[in-house]
Amino acid sequence: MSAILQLSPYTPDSINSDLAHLAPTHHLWKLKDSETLPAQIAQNVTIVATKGDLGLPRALMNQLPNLQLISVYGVGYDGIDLSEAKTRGIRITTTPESLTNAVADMAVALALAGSRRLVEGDHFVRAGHWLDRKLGTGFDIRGKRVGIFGYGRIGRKIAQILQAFDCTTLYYDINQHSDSTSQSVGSLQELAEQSRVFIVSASGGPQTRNAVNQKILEALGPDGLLVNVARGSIVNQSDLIEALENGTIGGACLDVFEDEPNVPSALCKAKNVILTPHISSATHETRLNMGRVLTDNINAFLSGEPLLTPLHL
Ligand code: 8YV
Repeated sequence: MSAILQLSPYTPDSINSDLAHLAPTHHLWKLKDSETLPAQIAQNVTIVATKGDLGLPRALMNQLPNLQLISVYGVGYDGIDLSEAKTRGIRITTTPESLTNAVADMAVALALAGSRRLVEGDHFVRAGHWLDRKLGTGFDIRGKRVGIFGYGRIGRKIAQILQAFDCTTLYYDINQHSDSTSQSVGSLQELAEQSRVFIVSASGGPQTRNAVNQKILEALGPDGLLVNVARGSIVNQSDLIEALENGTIGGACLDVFEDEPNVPSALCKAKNVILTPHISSATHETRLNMGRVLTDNINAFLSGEPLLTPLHL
């Protein structure tokens, strides 16, 4: 008998009940000792339902001898051991199209919020400073050069939205894309040198770990604004803190962090940053869609039909 192991609850709640209707579903967070699964559950689980930013810890994967499908609510799969999945013939699905718009919108919203000092302005008014001080000016993103690191679905959508702001968009990606919206550059260093706003929308994992380091931040320069809606692992967080403290870059808008939900106090104290709790895909509509794709994939698997959005390993 096939059972689902759900690693954490989904929002909206209807996704949790839809999932439970498909097959017996065990909630990992409710099991007393979640380090070691009860033997009966470990044997029955053929499906893991997880999230992009959660993945599937290897120690847990090792406890599931009959695992056949890992269904991810999200696009990231950097928290899954792909070579182990491949060796064991475990299939993986993600929810790719459903969150593209929401994440791209958030990247542009953060770029605007940072360049126009929205959050700082809000704090300024609330603190009563308007009565006796002036808030400095921000800058227009209109007409500026915006660098996009990672030119998959989300990166391309960001570039499209930025056309409405008359921005020149440049991108760097390990894969070439035939696209007339943006110009490809040969290196991350070049992308940073040429950009006023630098948006990270690349996949996480070993290939991009710490790719945005001190050298890249120096190339972005003191007027540069960094936006990260992808993975905290892509930006070297201690280099970033130093760059913000020294004025090596102008500011940063971060939705993702190295060790979520822990955010270093140096970032919390910094004035030139905007911090959000990994909410780029967190709109009601998008999360409902992600839930639908997650459950539709599991349903297809249980019915022996082709998976809707499989990852090709
Ligand atoms: C989600 C993500 O916040 O898609 C991803 O990989 O990290 C985010 O969209 C996450 O999957 C939901 O927890």
